[in-house]
Order: sequence, then C-alpha cells, then structure tokens
Amino acid sequence: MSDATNVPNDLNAFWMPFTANRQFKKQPRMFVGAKDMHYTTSDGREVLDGTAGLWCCNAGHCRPKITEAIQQQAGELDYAPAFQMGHPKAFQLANRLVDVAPDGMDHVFFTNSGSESVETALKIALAYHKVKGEGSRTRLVGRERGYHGVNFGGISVGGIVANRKMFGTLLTGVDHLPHTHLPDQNAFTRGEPEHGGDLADELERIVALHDASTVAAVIVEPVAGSTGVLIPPKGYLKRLRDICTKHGILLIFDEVITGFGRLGSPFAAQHFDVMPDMITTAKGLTNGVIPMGAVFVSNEIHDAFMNGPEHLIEFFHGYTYSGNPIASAAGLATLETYAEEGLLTRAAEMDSYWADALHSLKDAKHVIDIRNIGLIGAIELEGIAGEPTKRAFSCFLDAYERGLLIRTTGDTIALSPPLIIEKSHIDQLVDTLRTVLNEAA
Ligand code: PXG
Repeated sequence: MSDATNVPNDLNAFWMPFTANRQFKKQPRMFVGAKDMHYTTSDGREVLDGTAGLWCCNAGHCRPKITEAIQQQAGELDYAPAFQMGHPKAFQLANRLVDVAPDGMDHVFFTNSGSESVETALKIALAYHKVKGEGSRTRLVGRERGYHGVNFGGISVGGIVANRKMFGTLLTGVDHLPHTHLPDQNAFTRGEPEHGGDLADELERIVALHDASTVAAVIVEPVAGSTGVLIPPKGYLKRLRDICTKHGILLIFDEVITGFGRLGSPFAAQHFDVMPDMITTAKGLTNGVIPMGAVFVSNEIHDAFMNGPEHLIEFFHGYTYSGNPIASAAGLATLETYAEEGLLTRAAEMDSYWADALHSLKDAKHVIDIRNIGLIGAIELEGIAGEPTKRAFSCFLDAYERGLLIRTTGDTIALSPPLIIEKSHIDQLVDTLRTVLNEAA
C-alpha cells in the first residue's frame, strides 16, 4: 500500500475532535487497517491497541461475525423509520441486551452515542417524576471529574472544567458530589481503594440543602474513565444507592466505558452488586464498529410511562437512527461474539495478571500512582512543572512510535485494551511502557 492511496493530501478541512489539530497535522498518525489486537499504520507498522480504540472495541478489531452481519444487513434492509415503525433486529437486540443486563433492567431505549444516552437518561429521569406527580423533582446531581459526554446535559452534570468553561451557564439546578480521587491515602491501590467511601455522604448534604422533593437524579460513572481512571472507594456506590433510595432519587450509572465486560462482569452494576435505576451505554454495544448507544431502564420507570390513551406517544424523545438496522445487526453479532468467547467475564480471568504487570511499573521514572480494575489501568505521572499534560502527551507520541497505542488525560496514561488480550500482549505493553517512561524527559 503506497502512501498515495492511504494518506489524504490535505488535512486542513477536517477539524478533528478532542485533538491538538495543529500538532497532529504537522505529524499525522494514521491507521489504515486493524485486526484483533493490532492497528496497521499508513507507513506499514503494527501498533498494539492498548485502548480498544477509544474504550469501545472490546472484542478486538475486524471480527468476522460483526463484519459479515453489517455487510448482510446493508444489502437487506438499510434503514427503517424509527418512529411509529419497527424492524425485527432492533427488538431482538433489545431482548438480547436485557438478557445480559442486571435483573429488573428490562427495557432499552436506543441512541447513537454515549452522549445521547446520557441526555436520554436525564430526560427520562425528569419526565418520570413528572408522570408520577412529582414534577418538583428537577435537580440533577453529578460529580466533580465526571465525564458524561459532550452535550449540554452531559457537560452540566459532568465535572471536567475544560469541557464546561467555554459553554455558558449550562443546565441550571445541577449540583456536584466531590470526586473520590485521594492520592495521598490511596496511591498504588490494586482494585477498590480503602479510603473515601464516606464521600458518598456528601449527597446527604446536597439533599438537605435543596430538600429531597426537588432532586430528580444522581448520575455517576461507577469507574470514572476519562479523568484518569478513578476507581470507587470500598462501599461508596452502595452508600450512594442507599441515600438515593431513602430520598426517592433515581440513580443513573453511566456505563459507557464499564459496560460490556470491561470490569469482568457484563456491567459494573453486577460487578459492584449495586443496582441503579438506569444504565447508560454505547461503545462496546457494537464493538465500536457502528455508532449506537442504549439506555437500560428499570421496569418501574418504564411502566410509569405506559399510561393514558394508547394512540398517544408516551415519551417525546428519540433519534432518527434509534435502533438503526445496521447498528442493530452489528449489536447482535457483537453480543454473539462476546458470548461465544466468554468476553463479558474474561477481564475477571485476566485481572490479576494485568494488575501484577501494571504495578511492576511502580519504580519506572515519573510514576506517582498506578490504579487498576478489571481490564482498566492508569499510570499517573508527575507533571512537568508549569507544563501540565506535556509529559504524558510525549509518552503517548513515543509509545506510538514504539508500536503501542495508549491514551492520556492530564498527566495520566489510561489503558483499556480489547478484552481478547493475551498475556504476551500484556508483557509487550508493559515492557514498551517501561522503556517509554524511563526515557521520558
Ligand atoms: N459517558 C462516559 C462515561 C464516557 O466515557 C461518554 C459518556 C460519551 O460517549 P460518546 O459516545 O458520546 O463519545 C463517554 C465517552 C477517553 C475517552 O479516552 C472517553 C470517552 C470518549 C473518548 C475518549 O477517556 N468516553
């Protein structure tokens, strides 16, 4: 494959998302192929995928069953209207999803991304209280350092300053729990940290300030991914659940990253044995191949809407592409692949090897913390004084040159490989990272 066929000759028109555009366009990094654990670059190199794309290709790349399902569906039924019409695969997929979801999560609302799943869940929460006759419950509670996508609801409940500060007043009536990152007490913890479970009690303070009758929902990532892998302290999520239940507040788990096997159970709700009222998902639902998201909704919430004259629409929300046929076919084939290969629980088998390998980097240069759970890992680096993010970003560039794809956020390296990863890949990943870290300025 020559460069001429694989590399666009002008990079200017495409304004790239969440990218340092000028840096990228001076030094482009292009993938032209992928298979299983690897990408192929435009200059013909193999790169080990340490991030499952963007936390989404849980079964690895170009898996035949998923590819074939998409090809076949495109030739059979390309699109069907999503409103007032249906097609079989969306219903089949909803049923298969409900089979792997926690008990009682028996309904699925389809979206096209994690961001849309979050907006959908927040809107369902507000509308649910309204149909139940508790329309005064309008307040939403998120968390500092939370990431819930980039739409207005998501950035309002989210807690990443850079994602919020340019965009005006956002939604009103939003409060934030404190984040749970306590490096002084919890550094180098394997799995759930000991300290910080009591931070959930801050929810009581927020509820006391506004009165429970005004609070609709709390949304948190069970494990916060985008802000550098923040693992919930022991007991934290259970405590949040108890407080929400006590006050009639809905609890939403944003499982866009943790859904579909990342922690070693299908969902984090099962892993932590804490049941939310809704779960937002996307990414791994179609193995990242076709945009699709889904909100899982408890029976109680769904059934509250199924009232009134039957010819009337129960919930005024939805997307042109909700349950799109090709995405549904991809989702079905993805779930089959997960089931055939045991991928929704494979992270539990790999967890201790992964943890040992990552924590062996403790003495590498610049490392100030290492965190892990399931097949997620984070290596936090000491930033260069006055130049935050620069050290981690240069590690990302160097790792790429050495054949390894990682993600960085702030000065943290985040890892989330495809769930098909073998021990030999883990060894290669950690060896490459050790070299990268020890050679970093
Ligand atoms: N919620 C959570 C918890 C997420 O992690 C979204 C919502 C938004 O999903 P969409 O599909 O709208 O992008 C996400 C997305 C990273 C990274 O490297 C994380 C995400 C996306 C891209 C990169 O941390 N998470």
